[in-house]
Formats: sequence, C-alpha cells, structure tokens
Amino acid sequence: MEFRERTRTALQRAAIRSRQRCDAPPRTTREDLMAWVRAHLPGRRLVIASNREPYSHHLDGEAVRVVRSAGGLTVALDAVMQAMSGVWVAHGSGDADRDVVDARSHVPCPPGRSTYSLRRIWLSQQEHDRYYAGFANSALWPLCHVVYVRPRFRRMEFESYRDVNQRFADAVLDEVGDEPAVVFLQDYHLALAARFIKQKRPDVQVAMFWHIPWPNPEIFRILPWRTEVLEGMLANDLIGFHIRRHAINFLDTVAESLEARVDFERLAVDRGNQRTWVHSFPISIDADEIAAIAEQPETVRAEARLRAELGLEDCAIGLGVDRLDYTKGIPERLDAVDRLLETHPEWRGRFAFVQIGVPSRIELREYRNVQIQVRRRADRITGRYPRAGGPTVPLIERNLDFRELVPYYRAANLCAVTSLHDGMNLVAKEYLAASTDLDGALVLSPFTGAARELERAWIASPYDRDSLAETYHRALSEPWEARRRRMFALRETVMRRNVFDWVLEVLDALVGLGLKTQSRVREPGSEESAADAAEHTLGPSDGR
Ligand code: GDG
Repeated sequence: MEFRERTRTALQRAAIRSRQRCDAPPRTTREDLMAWVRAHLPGRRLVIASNREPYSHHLDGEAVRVVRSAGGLTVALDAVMQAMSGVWVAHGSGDADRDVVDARSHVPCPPGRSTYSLRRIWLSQQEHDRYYAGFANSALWPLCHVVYVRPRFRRMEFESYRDVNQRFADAVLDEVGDEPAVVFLQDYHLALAARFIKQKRPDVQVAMFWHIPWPNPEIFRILPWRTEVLEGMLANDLIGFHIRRHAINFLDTVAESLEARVDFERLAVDRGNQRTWVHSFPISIDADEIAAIAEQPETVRAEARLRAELGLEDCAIGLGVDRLDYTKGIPERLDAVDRLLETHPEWRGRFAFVQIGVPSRIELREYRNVQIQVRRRADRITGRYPRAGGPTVPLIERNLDFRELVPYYRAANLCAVTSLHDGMNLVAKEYLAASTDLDGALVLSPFTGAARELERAWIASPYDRDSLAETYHRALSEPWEARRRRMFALRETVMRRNVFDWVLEVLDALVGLGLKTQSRVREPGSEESAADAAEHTLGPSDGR
C-alpha cells in the first residue's frame, strides 16, 4: 500500500475510533455499580456462589501464586463484592488453596486489597468426579445444549450433586447468619441450592443465573430427576437466562412438568407460597477495558510479534477462540476452512486459520475426542494446502493470559464463532470490542445467544459446511467501506451495554420484583417455622 493511502486509512480509522467513543451513550461503570449497590442494598449481606472461584492459589516452587479466574463475569461480580464487602462461596480448586485459608476456609480478596471474603468449599476427588464431571457436565450440560451428545444419567452422580448443592447452601447460610441478605447463584452447577437455602431462611432473596441454554420440554423430559431439579430452581425469587427463548422454554417445561401457575405474560411461576420471576438478561463484557487493552502499544507490538512467529505477515487471518468443547463446533468450523480452500483456490497460501483451543474437562472422553478431531483436521488442512510462512491452521492448545489473547483478536481479519448451541458466547463480543480499527468480520452461528443481538454479523450455520465456507469467502472479500459500516454497527451494540449493566439489571430486577411480589413468607423466627415455610414452598399449587 502506498504511503499516502496508508496515512489516509490510518487517519480515517483514528476518526472512527474517537467518534465511536463519543457517540456511545453512557453505560454503567464499575464505580456506578458500586454506588448503586451501596444505595440499594444497604444493611444486607451479599453472598455469591459459583462452582469456579474468582481467585485460586497455586504452588510455584516454594512460593504461592494467585491466579485470577479469566472472564468478564468474574470481573463484574468481583466489583459487586468489593462494593458490598460480601462473601463469595466457591469450590477451592487450586493446589495451594488450603494453605492460605483461615479456620473457616476464608481468604481475603482481592489479593492485597481485602475488600471481601472468598469462602472455599472442599470437595473430595470422588465428589468432584460425580457432582462436577458427572451430573453437571455429563448430564445437564449435554441435556441443555441439544448437540446430539447423549446425556448420561447416573443416580449416584445426581445424589452427589444434591449433597454438594446442600454443602454450598450450608456455607451460604453460615455466611448470612441472621442478617437480611441477597444471594446470587451462578449456573447449572447449583440448580438445587436455592431450595436448601430457602428451607432455613425463606426471607432471604435468592437469584440464579443459568448461563447455558434451556431446552424445550420434550428434551428436558428425559431427565429422571426433572421434578427435583425444577423444584430446586423454583425456590429462587428470580431466574435469569441470556435470551427470551430460553426463559420461555423454561416456563414451558415447568408448565408441562409440575402443578404450578405459569404466567407467560409476566414471565413468572407461582407455586405454593413462592413466586419465581423468569427473565432474560443478555450478558456482556467489559468492552471499554478490552478496547483500551487493544490500543496499548504493548498489544500492538505483541500483534506484530505473533504475525512474525506464525509467518502471517502477508496473509488474511481467520481466528477461533474456545474451550475445547463439543458444543463450540470447532471441527465443523475447520471443515469449512478445508472447503473454502478447496473451492476458492485463490485463498491457498494467502489465508491461515489460527485456532486457540483451551483444554477443558479433559477427564471426560467426549472432550478428549474433540481435541483429537481438532488436531487431525488442523494437520490435514495444513498438509493439503501448505503455506510458505507456517502452518495453515496453527493450533494453540493452552490457556493464554487475557492480555496475550487480545493481540490475536486485533490481528484477525475474520473471527469464526460456530457453536452448535451456546447460551451467549462472549468471544464474539470480545472480538468486536478489540477490533478498534473496524477492520474485521464476525462469522456467527445462529445458535448462539449473541446472534440475537448481533444481527449484522455474517450469520452461518455450522451444520452447513458449504454455506459456512462460502460465508468465510464473502466476509473476507467484502469491500472495506461496507466492512467498516458493518463492524461499526456491531461494535456499537457491544459498546452500549457492558457486563456492569448486566449485573446491575439482575440485582435491580431482584430488588424491584421483591417489591412487587406480595410477601407470603414470614420472617425467620416468627410463628411459622422454617419447615412449614418449606412445605408451602414445595407443596402443590394452591390454584391461584
Ligand atoms: C458459558 C456459556 C456464556 C478463551 N480462551 C482463553 C480465554 N477464553 C475466554 C474468552 C471468553 C471465555 O473464555 C469463553 O466465553 P464463552 O462465552 O464461549 O464461555 P463458556 O465457557 O462456554 O461459558 C456461554 C458464558 O457462560 C457467560 O455467560 O456466554 O454461552 O457456555 O471470555 O476470552 N481467556 C483467557 N485465555 C484463553 O486462552 N484468558
């Protein structure tokens, strides 16, 4: 490219960047969220529970190293906890986790600042195998994702899941004491916890967010313990899903499985004494932070370095970033790369597809199979369509630090998110946030929650190899002006609503809906015992 042309493009891109920053309406900042929490939840304990801990401790020779769990969700919840000085209950999974806790398994967080407490739950290997690898990831995960991996239902795994949920609930109750409290449960690992919490403390407000899809009732019906799982979930005051379709699927499932009044207008379930609101809150990311990282000089340098290392200087770059999970459609994505190079020889030697595949749940056979399939395809494509600079499909099979990941987002001319089914998919949003120069293209599966918001992405089904390959070609060939307009619109969506908005919306709904819901449970310690209250909660519908 000529010098003048390059300068013109650089100036144009700088202008776009500043315009996009100024035009975007104000969104919630970390400080706004902290202020909101202090103003709206005063005097209440806030307890968050999730399987994964926000910080883990690891042995590093003689020393202990703290690792912050990656991802926007942890960042946002970390900010809420800091504002509230609350307690985060999670499974202690680091090999030095036990060495740093006090007698009650507490460790102050964040490291060095100590504004809240992390309470660790200890699981034996057998509990972990049965609760986590077993019922959560071999039954609920495939059941909810509908990707034709047969769920495995084993009674002892479900029983262990129930026991571990009880342990989480006990830890939450212990932290809450006799105080008024708000509890926010994360994900499909904790479907039964709300019920155990409410049995003892019916007055505590409990919300749960289900980060993965919810299937239709026909599919959910095969779960042998469906009634117990649904009853457990309906002990929550609020259940959040990413998209309305999953909320409706959940309501349909309840309507078909239990005696309950399901209100499709208000999106709520009444059962005994309990009302559960079932709403959608699409999660997002800390887009400003990611955009800022993408613009830092060290990120720009890292991008140049990775181009040189992988021999990508004169090459269009495709990118995939995922945990190696069968729901993410990685073999399907690579098969379409193969087809692209077969049907469009002009891309041979001029296109490389970098796949970052973080090993995940490796104790399960299905996950090891994904790894094998992906490696085979990467080798096959590189063998068939070799490239002078390096492999045609470089495969990076390790967990990168987030700052190492952003240069890949920056470098990619195309990012392929081809999930067979996905609650949301944050990679799609992170790629857009990091593409500050608007020089990119997002190819997105219609089976992701993200596709509901990102309608101007290149939507293509991972089940249709030919059309996915053709979509890669069209996305890579789109003229710059059209490409820029498309990316501008997509990026605007991501910049408008961030992960702090998401947390605030969930907590605000919990507080607000609590005001709307007629109180039918008594305060603890009143005449009605906790056991009575629990019976109301679980009893048959009173026909309202
Ligand atoms: C569930 C739902 C929903 C990936 N590689 C590396 C790395 N990552 C980070 C990405 C991104 C996250 O992992 C993956 O995002 P997904 O949205 O695909 O997440 P799932 O793990 O499937 O999670 C999903 C999500 O919950 C949130 O509600 O969107 O639908 O399945 O943030 O950046 N991060 C780092 N190094 C890597 O190598 N640091």
